[in-house]
Amino acid sequence: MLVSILTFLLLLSIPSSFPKNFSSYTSHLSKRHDTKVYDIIISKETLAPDGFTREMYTINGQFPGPLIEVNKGDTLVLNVYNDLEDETSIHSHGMFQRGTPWYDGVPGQTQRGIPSKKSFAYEFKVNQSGTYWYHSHSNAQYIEGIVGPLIAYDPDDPYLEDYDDEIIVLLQDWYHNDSNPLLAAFMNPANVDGDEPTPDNGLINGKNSYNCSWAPAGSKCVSDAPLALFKFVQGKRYRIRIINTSAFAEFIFSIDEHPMDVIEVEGMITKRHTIHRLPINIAQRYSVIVTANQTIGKYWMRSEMETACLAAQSDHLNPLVKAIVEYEGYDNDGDPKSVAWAETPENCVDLDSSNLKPYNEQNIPDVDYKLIINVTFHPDDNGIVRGYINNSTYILDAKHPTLHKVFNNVNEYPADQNVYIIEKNKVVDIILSNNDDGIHPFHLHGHVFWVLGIGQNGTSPDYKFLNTKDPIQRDTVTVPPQGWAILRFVSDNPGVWGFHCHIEWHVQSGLVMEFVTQPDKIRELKAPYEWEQL
Ligand SMILES: *[C@@H]1O[C@H](CO)[C@@H](O)[C@H](O)[C@H]1NC(C)=O
Ligand SMILES: *[C@@H]1O[C@H](CO)[C@@H](O)[C@H](O)[C@H]1NC(C)=O
Ligand SMILES: *[C@@H]1O[C@H](CO)[C@@H](O)[C@H](O)[C@H]1NC(C)=O
Ligand SMILES: *[C@@H]1O[C@H](CO)[C@@H](O)[C@H](O)[C@H]1NC(C)=O
Ligand SMILES: *[C@@H]1O[C@H](CO)[C@@H](O)[C@H](O)[C@H]1NC(C)=O
Ligand SMILES: *[C@@H]1O[C@H](CO)[C@@H](O)[C@H](O)[C@H]1NC(C)=O
Ligand SMILES: *[C@@H]1O[C@H](CO)[C@@H](O)[C@H](O)[C@H]1NC(C)=O
Ligand SMILES: *[C@@H]1O[C@H](CO)[C@@H](O)[C@H](O)[C@H]1NC(C)=O
Ligand SMILES: *[C@@H]1O[C@H](CO)[C@@H](O)[C@H](O)[C@H]1NC(C)=O
Ligand SMILES: *[C@@H]1O[C@H](CO)[C@@H](O)[C@H](O)[C@H]1NC(C)=O
Ligand SMILES: [Cu+2]
Repeated sequence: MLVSILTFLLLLSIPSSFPKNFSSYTSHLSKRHDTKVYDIIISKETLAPDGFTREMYTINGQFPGPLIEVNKGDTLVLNVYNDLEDETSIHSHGMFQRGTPWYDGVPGQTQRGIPSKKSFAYEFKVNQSGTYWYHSHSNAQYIEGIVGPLIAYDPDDPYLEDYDDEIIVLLQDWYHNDSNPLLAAFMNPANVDGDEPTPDNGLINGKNSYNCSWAPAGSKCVSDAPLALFKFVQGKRYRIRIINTSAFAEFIFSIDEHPMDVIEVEGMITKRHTIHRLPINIAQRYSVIVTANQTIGKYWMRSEMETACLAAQSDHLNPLVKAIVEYEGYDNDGDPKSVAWAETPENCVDLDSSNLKPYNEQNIPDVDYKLIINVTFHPDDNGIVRGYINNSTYILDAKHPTLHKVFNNVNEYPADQNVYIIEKNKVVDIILSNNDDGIHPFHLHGHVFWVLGIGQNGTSPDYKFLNTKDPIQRDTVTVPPQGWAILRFVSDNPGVWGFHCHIEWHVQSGLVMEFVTQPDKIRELKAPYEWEQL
């Protein structure tokens, strides 16, 4: 797919027609199989999401990036133009890329980066539905704004009749510094404990306020920046799609006085499960149904950053990120007076998956082989604390992506690429032991996995206690501090698939491995010319 520069010139010269926010929108559900084309122009702009003015990355001049909508069965085309000085890339998080592994968007693994002032089109079939997101997979760029929601609708979704409207809530942490100096300070021998940079703030749909007396002297900052606003119509039922695009912080999401029913976990439809507070880790997504059945008024939406899981505490961080839910017909300028739910969930863990049941019956295949992975952190020879998989830290080789090597008939890979080859279509259990005292939300590209078991510190994996009957399937799971997880997946998707901790700082410090799945089948695929040209 060639991208005409004319499209970009047109897009740059007329105001963008993308909605400026997606606090409420109308979904375009259809059974037709179309090709949906989106232009994604990545550039630097000066914005103040929380009142603190900084130069940051934007997509089509906006932040968060535009909403991408497809129907199950559609072909999605993302025409990316890189207006930055650095290379970039776009990864569609959770998309399987079956038959198009070269469009997974991971420099060093599936492609060369998109050079400055150049364009590249990702084109793939979406044969799945649910709540997803897209982000840059280059350096720590997504921390600075290259993120947006990606929703795939299913005309056969069993819950379609159970809600009247949809709302997207994008949660993230926010730094006031550029990502490169933060990264340099993190990956430095002086950082003896390997402490991750503490965020300055959190955002809901790109908004929050900030106490500017905490900002460094000379910065441009206004303290009362507006919060995100969500409009409820009394009596309506909303499907709220919650996406956590954080780099580091974990949040607990809730709406005062409104219970929520979980119905989707990362593309898997679940039986209804009523909760008051939802812990949601980096890169995870849920759909909940909320009924606007309270008195017409204003209510707080809360996204509480779990500071207990942050490495360093900060006096200059307000961990309670808020937005406002306002019923239509309410006429009062004041802040909401609503009260938070009383119970406090356990810190730094996923929503208890034993309470989540798949909507459709599962047929879990038996395991063919078990892969043991040991996660540790320790200083390297230069005293820089890095993350290790089986005592091997991943080193990015941006110029020689693994997928190129597969096409060039390479069968052995440098040790620091952490490549694991799966020759055949097999049922694989990843037995992951976390020897670190922090949480690690692990994400597998190109697949979902069944979460057969999660164990806390002090327990060890035991097949006797795994759930092989009705576990949920997802693509990102939180592994507890010094705990473990057993994840089962079917290696039926030929390609190069990253498996990594989604804490962006840990990606940079090497907590990454790659599966090369069915290399013989990969070589039977025909990679596009434009990809080879990158
Ligand atoms: C976002 O959408 C909501 C609901 O349609 C609207 O009230 C609000 O003004 C919008 N905000 C911006 C900045 O466009
Ligand atoms: C689409 O996904 C369904 C399962 O959801 C699978 O049965 C079918 O084979 C897939 N089709 C293609 C073309 O991959
Ligand atoms: C972040 O920015 C502040 C204010 O400009 C500066 O004092 C601090 O050194 C920066 N931190 C890093 C890690 O660059
Ligand atoms: C902002 O921070 C200053 C200094 O820590 C504090 O005195 C003040 O109360 C804070 N303002 C608000 C509204 O929290
Ligand atoms: C999003 O994930 C980050 C990182 O794990 C976490 O700190 C934050 O609390 C999560 N957000 C919510 C709303 O759960
Ligand atoms: C509102 O709906 C929820 C179910 O979503 C229900 O549990 C609750 O009792 C209802 N509240 C009122 C005031 O009707
Ligand atoms: C990690 O080491 C274990 C043995 O301790 C081995 O069984 C496993 O295959 C290794 N994992 C990888 C990804 O190489
Ligand atoms: C993982 O590595 C650590 C450090 O080398 C070691 O103490 C621990 O026993 C290993 N765990 C497993 C399950 O191999
Ligand atoms: C890990 O690797 C280092 C050298 O790279 C070696 O010194 C150390 O013994 C290894 N540790 C284990 C547990 O294998
Ligand atoms: C795990 O348990 C051991 C033994 O009880 C304890 O020393 C250690 O601090 C615990 N680690 C974490 C991260 O809680
Ligand atoms: Cu991690």
